[in-house]
Amino acid sequence: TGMLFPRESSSREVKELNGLWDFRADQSPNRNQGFDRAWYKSRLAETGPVIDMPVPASYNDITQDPALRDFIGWVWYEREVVVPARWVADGGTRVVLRVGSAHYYSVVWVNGVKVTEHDGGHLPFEVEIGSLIRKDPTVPCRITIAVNNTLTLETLPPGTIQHMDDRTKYPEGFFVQNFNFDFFNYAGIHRPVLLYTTPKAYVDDITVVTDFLDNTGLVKYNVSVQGAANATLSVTLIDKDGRCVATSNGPAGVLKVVDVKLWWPYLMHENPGYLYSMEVRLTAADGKSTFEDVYSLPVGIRTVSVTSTQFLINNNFGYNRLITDRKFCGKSKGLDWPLIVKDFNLMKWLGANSFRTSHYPYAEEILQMCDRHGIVVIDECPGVGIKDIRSFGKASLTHHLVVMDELVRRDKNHPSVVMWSVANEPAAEMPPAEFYFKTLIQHTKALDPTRPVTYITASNYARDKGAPYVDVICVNSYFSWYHDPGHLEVIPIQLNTQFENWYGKYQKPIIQSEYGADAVPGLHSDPPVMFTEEYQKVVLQSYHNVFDQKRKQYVIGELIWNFADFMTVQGILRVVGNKKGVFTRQRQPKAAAFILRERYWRLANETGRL
Ligand code: E9O
Repeated sequence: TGMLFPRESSSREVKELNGLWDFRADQSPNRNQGFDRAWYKSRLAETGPVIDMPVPASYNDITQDPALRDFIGWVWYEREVVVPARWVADGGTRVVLRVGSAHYYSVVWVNGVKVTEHDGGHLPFEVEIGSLIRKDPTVPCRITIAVNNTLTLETLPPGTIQHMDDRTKYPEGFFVQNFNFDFFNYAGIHRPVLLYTTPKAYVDDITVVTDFLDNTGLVKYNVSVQGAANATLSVTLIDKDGRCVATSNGPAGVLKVVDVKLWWPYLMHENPGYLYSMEVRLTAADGKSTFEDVYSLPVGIRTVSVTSTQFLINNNFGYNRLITDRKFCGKSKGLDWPLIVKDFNLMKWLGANSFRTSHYPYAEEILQMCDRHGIVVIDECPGVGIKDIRSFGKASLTHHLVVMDELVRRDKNHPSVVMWSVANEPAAEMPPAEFYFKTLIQHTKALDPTRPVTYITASNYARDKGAPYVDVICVNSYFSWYHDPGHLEVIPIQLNTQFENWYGKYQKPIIQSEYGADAVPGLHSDPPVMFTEEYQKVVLQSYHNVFDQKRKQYVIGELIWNFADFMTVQGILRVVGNKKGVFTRQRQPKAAAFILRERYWRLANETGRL
């Protein structure tokens, strides 16, 4: 089945359940009281104390309680909803409950009846609940969601729980969650929860693949239908001015667009992010009644391809030097419109036109913004911190394949998404990594033959076992930071060697997918020392000098680490989080931001291709 973004139309309604929910963390010794005592059977307020919790949001930073900030285990959310009478009046409507994402493992009940569970913290899940609502339409419908943020060797990202049993050192029941990634494990219901309706017979999924020939755009589409054996489908492509530019009938076909307006990245064309609207109209009859369903999908017409030295969009290789990177960790991971719009404005101010969704899928709402603004996206799954050899086992791989299924299913129609990343900095030198990445990358290519696939490596070029299978080499490196700290003078030679080694071995285009240095805003020193704004500036400039030589050959992108400062676990390497942002967590520029702004706009304004 499909996972179309819920949109209103003449046949569909959407009701957001965002706002305040009742909330309780299960602090009982075995963290399982909620299940033992069936908290889902009655109102949460009847089984114990509740607090207000906003949805969407991470719960960690909402209260002043460090135990909730650092909580590991089940938390319980609940709210009631009154459903419009027309939804339950006739039997012709489906009512679907959809959770944009909840971190990490979720179980959902409606009026005390378990309706679904979901494994994975970053992708949407949904379930039809119409029959449960109809049982008693006079009482509000009660939705309970239990969410568990525990990470294990089989989750993505992986982690381990470590119990500390030495009672001379630790209190009873003390344990910690270990993991190998560099961001705070924010948890909770991170994205919108909503109800939406469709008719009984409905458009379940749409897949579009776009191409062009001279002036003619081609939109190959496939529509799958549920709830009707003999549905009729009509498909219309509408341009930005509301003109119908192509039509077709049936579940599969090709729409031909004369004088096509292609989808282009920001700063690569004067009209970036051009979107058509593909309107799919379904009609079906079941003897008694007829059903009509309408769904409109934004479509950008563009191609993506890779050669041994280039990454091409619409057969053009102008874009990919204007790349930045980001992590959506403002206050927390909850979808936050003011922050999203601010960040897009900052990216445009910099002259950046690309990012990687490090290190987990971002909200669909963000990808829709990218579609409209022409921001190019490397879409990364939550495969970060795969360092333990046991995380290369069968159970982990099986789950990783399912996550790629869910990611491609959700994001396949976004023109902004130009490449899949299946992991970040795995221990790719370990023997099982070869089979693991071969399988994972082949699986992803089978799901989507139209986009290149990569993973981000920090491993040595000679020992990396997965690199033979990627289309683009993405390398992270931190010369003069994690290696040779304080020695800025090593950057030119080490970065050159890095590129020459990787290209020499693989003859594939290379993206510098991370580089940078921590800078505590306001710390200054000349000559530069680590953690000052000056040091961060010089690191970037030294890298850029090498990029400027290599981008004439095969280096196709530069992604600064990082867009903005972000929170991490507490530790001796982090001063209230990772400070490699060129913006602070409050989105104010450090000195390095001005270096990038000058560079990106200069590159954008170069009329030639190099
Ligand atoms: C992943 C990213 O999430 N790459 C890390 C970034 C960082 O700032 C992190 O925030 O730490 C860098 C990985 C560095 C690997 C080299 C470690 C060498 C230790 C001596």
